[in-house]
Amino acid sequence: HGPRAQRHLHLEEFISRIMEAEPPEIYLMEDMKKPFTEASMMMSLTNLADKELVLMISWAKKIPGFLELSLADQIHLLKCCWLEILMLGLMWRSVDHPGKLIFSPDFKLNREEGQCVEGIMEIFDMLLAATSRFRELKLRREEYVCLKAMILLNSSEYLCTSSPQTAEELESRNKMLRLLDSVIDALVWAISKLGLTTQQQTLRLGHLTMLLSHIRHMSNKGMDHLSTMKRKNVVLVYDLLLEMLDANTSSSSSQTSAS
Ligand code: AOE
Repeated sequence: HGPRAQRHLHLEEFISRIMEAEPPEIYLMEDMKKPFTEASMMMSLTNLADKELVLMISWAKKIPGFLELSLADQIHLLKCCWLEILMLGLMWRSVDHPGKLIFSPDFKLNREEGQCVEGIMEIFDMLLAATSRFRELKLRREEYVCLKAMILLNSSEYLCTSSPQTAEELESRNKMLRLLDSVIDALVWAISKLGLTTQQQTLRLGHLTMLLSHIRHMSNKGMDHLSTMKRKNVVLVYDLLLEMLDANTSSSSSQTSAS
């Protein structure tokens, strides 16, 4: 039982904890008034996202080590990656349904249905294409949960900062880096169990992590789209969510106090 075996055990436990943290399926339970209008489709999407965001907060809290970060960092991380995380989840649900986006088991859309919302088809096409890529790679559940945790912990603002920091900020940043190390280790370990050659494992790690930059790109496009929708007053956004969306698009940093 050397350090190798211990590390192994630690990783197995780490992966099973993030697997268990997975949020449950959400049903919208609305009678879909097909055909959709721009307003009704955006309303259903917002409604869904609203429920998912509540579950996302509980999910993040179950990532080992997340609650050890400062509250300000926990909030910051969720604020900057929520749409990337929603998108990765959507792609995961849709991976076995070519040409369809499975927003929820009772809310599935194909690209043509995006026609009723201005600008949404472009986003749908990117999501469908990225989903095909995951299908091609035969993404495994263990890998999917690691990628999602990596998105949460990969805030560039925090990792690539050069400005002078307080001791607390440095401490939290170090915790975040160690956590990211664990998730990367876990992903490497998940890949190593697939029975590939060492070179194939390295390539797979490269391909999977490169998809993260595409997810960031889609999220940026999605945020742009959401803010044009907001300007047109199409999205029904709840006060709290609106405030949060503002914080994300106008990069105005507000201090949130613990309660
Ligand atoms: C993707 C996946 C998914 O599961 C749901 C949705 C619903 C809406 C979709 C989006 C998606 C994909 C991209 C789309 C978008 C509509 C238009 C865009 C298609 O092109 C997203 C609806 C989002 C509405 C809520 C907006 C406010 C959220 C603010 C959240 C926030 O800032 N914070 C801090 C909360 C963090 C909690 C974890």
